Amino acid sequence: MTSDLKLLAQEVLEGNWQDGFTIPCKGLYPFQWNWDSGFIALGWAHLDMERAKAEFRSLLKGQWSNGFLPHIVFHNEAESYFPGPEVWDVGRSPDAPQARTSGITQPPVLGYILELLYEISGEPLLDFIDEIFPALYAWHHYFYTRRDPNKEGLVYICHNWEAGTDNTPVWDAVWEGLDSPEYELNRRDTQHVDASNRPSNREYQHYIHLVELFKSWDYDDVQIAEKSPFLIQDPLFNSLLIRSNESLIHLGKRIGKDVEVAQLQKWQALSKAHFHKKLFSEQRKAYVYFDLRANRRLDALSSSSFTPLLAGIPDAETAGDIVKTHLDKGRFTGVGPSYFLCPSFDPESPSFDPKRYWRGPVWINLNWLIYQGLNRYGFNKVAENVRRDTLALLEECGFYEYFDPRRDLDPGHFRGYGGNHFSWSAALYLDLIRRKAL
Ligand code: 2M8
Repeated sequence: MTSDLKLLAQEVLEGNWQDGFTIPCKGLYPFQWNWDSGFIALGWAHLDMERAKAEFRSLLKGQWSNGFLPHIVFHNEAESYFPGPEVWDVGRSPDAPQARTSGITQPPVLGYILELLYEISGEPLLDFIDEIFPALYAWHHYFYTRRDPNKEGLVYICHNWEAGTDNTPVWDAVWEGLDSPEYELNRRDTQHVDASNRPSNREYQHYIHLVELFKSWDYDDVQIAEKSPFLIQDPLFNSLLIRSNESLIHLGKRIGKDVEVAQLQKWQALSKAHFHKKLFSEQRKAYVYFDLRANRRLDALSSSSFTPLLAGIPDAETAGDIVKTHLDKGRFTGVGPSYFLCPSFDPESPSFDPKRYWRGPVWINLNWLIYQGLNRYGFNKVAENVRRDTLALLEECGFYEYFDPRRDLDPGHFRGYGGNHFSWSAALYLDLIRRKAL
């Protein structure tokens, strides 16, 4: 089974390769996406390191002059996705590049991935690291200088699409206070995927309303920080920034980037000084979100709540509490009904929906991040449970985008949802089957 699936995973990446970069999935996501590219590059690294490098290089063609790295680069033409480049209209910003891009970013996984490529390749990768380092440093510089108004080392996201966890119920409280226009939207996603597995139309109106606001401010970060109704410190986003800082510090030392390393260390210390205090919920025994605009915690649990393990944020005792409460025969494995790890939203919440996108289903990239975080703290048994569940889902269904976490489903109910032949599911499978041997 494993070798068949391995072959299929390779075929998925080959099939989505577009001569220089890899799309997440045909039809549904026909361009290059930022954090997808990180996970995909790791998959390619196990097959063909030149393709992994190409993935980085292509994405960086979309970098803005202020270091900002957009969440989509529209290298190619495609009619099957909304919103396309004409909706984003990023030429309004003086910082926008020649390439056509979106105007928001995504979780900064690339620094971390670059270090993993180095672990795979060793010294021969140093030239490539030397080439890529300045661009990734510039991106982190952008975050700490433009996205951290309180100078607390915790950067904000200004759009739900920046979280990567697009329609998590965490945002419901934000949408409640928003009076977005009732746009007629030309959605394409629901032509590819059953609408009941995607965000609602009302949610899409909020997503586009935010884009329209950013356009009206010419994507100016100062105005966004002052006025955007969505301004959130997200535990996943900040964990990846911190984990990637750590990688850039390691790699920067290897290639003699002393000044940048010293600056990264300062940012890292600032982030680490505030993360736990601001985002850990004693009551919930996990990390939650902070809404900077409304000055309140959004006290909901999602799979992002466990990613600070990857960044080494909690002390060992707190990490143990988190794991025991949620992941080791805990809330997310099921109290009553039993779930595959790791549901993307709190299964005990009334907002949990095991079929709808980021409101409950299991996602392979989040599982991979949680797996790595658990191993960092030595929770190898629970990490292995996450790995086992991930492989079981992929073996049962193939490389779908997301998966129904309920162990007991009606006979004949297929649990793979969203796009099929989905790149990061295939790429991270190729990584996970090697991890056990490490
Ligand atoms: C999903 O998001 C895009 C917008 O970025 C969409 O629904 O149109 C998310 O799952 C996101 O995390 C992912 O990067 C993207 C492409 O796979 O799809």
